[in-house]
Amino acid sequence: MRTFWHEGQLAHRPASEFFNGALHPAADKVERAEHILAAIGRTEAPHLPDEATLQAILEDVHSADYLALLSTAHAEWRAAGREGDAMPYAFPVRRRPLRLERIDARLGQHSYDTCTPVAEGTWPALLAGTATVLGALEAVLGGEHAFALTRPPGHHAGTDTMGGYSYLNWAAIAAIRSGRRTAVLDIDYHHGNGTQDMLAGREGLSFASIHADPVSDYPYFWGHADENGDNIRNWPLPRGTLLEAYDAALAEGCAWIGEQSPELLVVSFGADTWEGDPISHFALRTEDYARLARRIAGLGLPTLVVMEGGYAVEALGHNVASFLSGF
Ligand code: SP5
Ligand code: ZN
Repeated sequence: MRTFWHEGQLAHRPASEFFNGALHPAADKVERAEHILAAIGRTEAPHLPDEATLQAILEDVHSADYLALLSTAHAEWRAAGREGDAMPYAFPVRRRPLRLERIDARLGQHSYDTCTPVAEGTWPALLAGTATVLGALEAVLGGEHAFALTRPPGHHAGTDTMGGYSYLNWAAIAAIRSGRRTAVLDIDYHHGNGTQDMLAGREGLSFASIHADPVSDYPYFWGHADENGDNIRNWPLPRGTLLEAYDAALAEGCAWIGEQSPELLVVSFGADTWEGDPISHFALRTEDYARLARRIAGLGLPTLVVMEGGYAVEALGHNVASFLSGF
């Protein structure tokens, strides 16, 4: 397993998120990456192309106006006389193209929650994260397994929306750019709504997700048991799920992925399914991740693992190392 990481990703340092009627310290702390790095040891630094090159690659996957907003939102926020991170507060329920001026309005057009602030270093970190994914994808296209230590996470980001701590969708970028028949298996605690929306109906690409039932858990409006299209399958599971039931869903997910005859697998891996996660409610143990990974490796596909959630910072490195040991 080759592992990729660019230290520029540390520049993303959001201060807080807003939920339950109050501001809380941001769950996507920089320490998450530091603990993973300490546990997995040596990583490869990808080449960091210039901004224009990366932007052109990203425009094949995300919309140009969304990327433009991500790159300027924090400066615009400052120019409007604000302090801290840029954060929306009003959202269009009816979406239609409107040319809006005010930064709050434009943030709202491209967001769907109040947990995903654009901080000063967010855009440079996203460019570094893109390089990390592209480096790992190259290794996987060469037939190897690779881990892209992506942070911030990506699977809640849509073509032109940020949410759930996600801005750019790493799994979708890899799947679309691969040019191969590719399956995405999403095993973060939360449904991978952005990836699902971006891959739905796309020839040669498929998406399977195992996650907390959205009747009780974020992102609420996606990932329900009836959301199954030609290339989409969802396995919502109740709070409290233990290894046995989780592994049974994974066996079904892997069987379905096999039927899609992919040449390449992308795994959106979140360790927020761990028993001690502070914002989640499954009960997997550290050693369970190696077992789940062995089942996934049994598909026999070159596999790109991208990092999604996992917020129990002290345990996160061990959980990631356990998972990667199964490949
Ligand atoms: C990538 C990823 O895992 N994103 C998850 C975003 C979840 N945001 C939900 C915020 C609300 C959390 N409620 C926590 C209650 C703690 N007692
Ligand atoms: Zn998650």
